[in-house]
Amino acid sequence: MMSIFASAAVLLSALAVMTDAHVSFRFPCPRRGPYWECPQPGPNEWNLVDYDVRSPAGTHGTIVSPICKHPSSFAGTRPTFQAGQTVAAQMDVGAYHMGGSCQWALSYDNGANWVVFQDYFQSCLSNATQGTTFTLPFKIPADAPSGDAIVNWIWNNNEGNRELYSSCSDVVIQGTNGGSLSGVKPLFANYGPNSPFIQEKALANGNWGKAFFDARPPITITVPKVSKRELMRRLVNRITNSD
Ligand SMILES: [Cu+2]
Repeated sequence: MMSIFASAAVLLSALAVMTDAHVSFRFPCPRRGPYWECPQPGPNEWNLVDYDVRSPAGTHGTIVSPICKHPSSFAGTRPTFQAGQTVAAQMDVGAYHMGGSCQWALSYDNGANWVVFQDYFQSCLSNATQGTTFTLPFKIPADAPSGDAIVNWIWNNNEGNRELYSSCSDVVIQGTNGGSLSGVKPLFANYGPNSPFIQEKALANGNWGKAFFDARPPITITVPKVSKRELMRRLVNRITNSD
């Protein structure tokens, strides 16, 4: 059935191309983004669609929105990734700001705690083309525990306004049932006046903020083991909630 939602979604995706802005995930889907292939808003949620999903979460002057920008996704099926899998993530690139430094972090507690699982310093997105999607892969750690999780793509740009980007995608990880994941906490630089300041690379004699990244404190998160009964309940939920 070609629903009113499907036709509206086509319109939304056209609008997304017209709004000017920066970078976000397109695959996996960013929370509340306007993309036709992503979870769509419910009947009373159209005011929650983020047509500006690619804009930064903040600048060095101002915190514009919380990390992840939105507290949840619209209801829908989360993509499932295996521990150890390389995901060919697609970024929606409006302005690439001569690249910058990317961090990818995982949270299993809706963003209370983050573990960085991948870095790409200095040249992240530097060969992207504006106005296109750009493949920027990330690899789920081989020892990632199973569970509902958020992948957070965090980016400090090299050129232009001093910005912090945070694009979050709700996913399911299939790995070990119960376990821990160790790494460092993410750096949220250029995110409000109290955050570390990374200067434009060209103006800072190549100083891209290495000392701040090197100083990220270690963190270990633990995800509890889930009983067979609970695993079965989640499976049934997933099947009955999908169309
Ligand atoms: Cu920008």
